[in-house]
Amino acid sequence: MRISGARAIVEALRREKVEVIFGIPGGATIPFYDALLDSDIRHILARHEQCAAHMADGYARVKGAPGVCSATSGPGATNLVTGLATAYMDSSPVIAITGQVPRNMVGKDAFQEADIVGIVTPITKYAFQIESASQIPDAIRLAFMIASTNRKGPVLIDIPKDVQLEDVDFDYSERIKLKGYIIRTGDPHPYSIKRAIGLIMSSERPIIIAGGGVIASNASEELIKFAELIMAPIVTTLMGKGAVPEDHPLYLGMIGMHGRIESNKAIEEADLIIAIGTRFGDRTTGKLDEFGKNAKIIHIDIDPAEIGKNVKVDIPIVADAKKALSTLYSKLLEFGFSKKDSEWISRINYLKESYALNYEEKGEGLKPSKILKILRNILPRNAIITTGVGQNQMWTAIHFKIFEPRTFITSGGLGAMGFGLPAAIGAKVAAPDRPVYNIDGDGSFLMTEQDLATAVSEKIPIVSIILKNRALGMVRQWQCLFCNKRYAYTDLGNIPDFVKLAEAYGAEGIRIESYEEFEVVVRRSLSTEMPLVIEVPISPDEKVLPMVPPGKSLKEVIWYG
Ligand SMILES: Cc1ncc(C[n+]2csc(CCOP(=O)(O)OP(=O)(O)O)c2C)c(N)n1
Repeated sequence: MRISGARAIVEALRREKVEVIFGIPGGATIPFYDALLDSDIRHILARHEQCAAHMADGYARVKGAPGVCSATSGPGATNLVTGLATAYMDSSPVIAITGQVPRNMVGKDAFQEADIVGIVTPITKYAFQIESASQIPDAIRLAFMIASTNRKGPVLIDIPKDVQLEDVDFDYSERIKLKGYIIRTGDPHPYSIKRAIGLIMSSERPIIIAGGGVIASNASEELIKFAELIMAPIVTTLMGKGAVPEDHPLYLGMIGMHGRIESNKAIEEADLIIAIGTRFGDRTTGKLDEFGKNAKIIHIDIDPAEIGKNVKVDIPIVADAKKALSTLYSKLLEFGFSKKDSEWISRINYLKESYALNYEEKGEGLKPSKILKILRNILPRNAIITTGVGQNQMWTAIHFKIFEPRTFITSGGLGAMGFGLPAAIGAKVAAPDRPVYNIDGDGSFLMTEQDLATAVSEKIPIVSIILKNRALGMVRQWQCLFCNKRYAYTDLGNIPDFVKLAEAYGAEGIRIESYEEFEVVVRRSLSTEMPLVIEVPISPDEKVLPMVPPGKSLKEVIWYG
């Protein structure tokens, strides 16, 4: 079949089962958009390309399949950068298709020219420019293969405008290879498994750290079976939240800077840490020299580059989390290993009870922790939560229990303010039948608030709950704790009336003043058919606690009183 390059892109996307593209057209993508008009692929017109990338990311994380975004050359493409960096840091499969100036103008400072491949190379798994239309089918197949195999991540394909206009014999061949790119089977090496089994069987106080990799490889069931067999408590990283239902008896809580005290304590006391699908980010480990220093460490990760990068490990297992866990499980059964109860679990239960979240919910004003607990009580278990970045994100991580994988969507590695609203839009498109709530800060919301227009136009009924403290709260918290209350430029001053703002976009806006009002509004919001913004006033002095100060060990925690 002989078709234009633009049609070839669309045809290839259809073959990859793409249902939706988030983007903004421009001069350099006009042929592609023209071809898109004749297809059954839905296009969602974003109002900012950063949002288009976050939408594709939110979609991908919920769906477990690549999300696609598109931008024109130059400023359109550069606006994708934050979104792609976010997807890269959190290993999310996002495909970006950018237009480029015609080939004969590349390198000539043409209008809207930017070397987007050069710009995004460090923040994508792969980025490349197509040089002729004949390359299009293979390039698209390659992009999907790279984004969604091994450790997942974003891929950018840059397509000059004249390439989109050139004709190509469309052949969507099955055989596609990239020199040097090997798709791992994900099977663990038998020798590492043997060594790990030895350690597990001799350990008295094992603990499991579940990272985002557990969710990415859909390994939750295997994780729970394994943990129950060896009677190991499970803690998660921020990205691992949702890997196990947070009401499972072996679940202890998140670890790290804003981790629960009992979880961080358990890491200190463990004699064996089994870390799965985590890169041991600094927000997770605290001071590296002190992290897990009383324990042997087994690290399971699909990406060999992660092993030993931040934390020295005793037994590396380069493998897919699902495969490694089921192999460990069946080997342990072969050896007839099982644990019924242990002193360690009694100790864990004691820690759990002693540090049961005893948060200060007294005093003036609405408390974020209580707001989040009310919300949790009302929402169904499969509701999807997205967040902004800052205190709102950490309060949600601490107080809002997650019960299912792929229902907690947050910018973990990059920590990009403005993520919540567009990610919620992408999430709702991926799961239209489930409630999607964006828990946001006023500062974060104001970074991408314009995409409420997208939600309204596309009739995507997401709910944004804005914890309005009129401040860049998390930075203000650091200034309070570590800069002697010298609040340098964290007071937001003039912020809009969020109710009116929502209404200006054609959405609904509600301000609540009490817990009772909040409850009523949230119950009603479950059946909302239009985007809704709920403004919740809180004090700028509210803190996210516990907190391990940056650079300190997990022991050196700040707590109330
Ligand atoms: C794009 C971006 N710019 C700056 C920061 C640094 N930063 C981290 S948290 C934060 C404050 C966030 O304020 P807000 O969204 O109002 O949330 P709050 O902490 O008040 O809940 C800032 C400025 C960031 N993470 N991302």
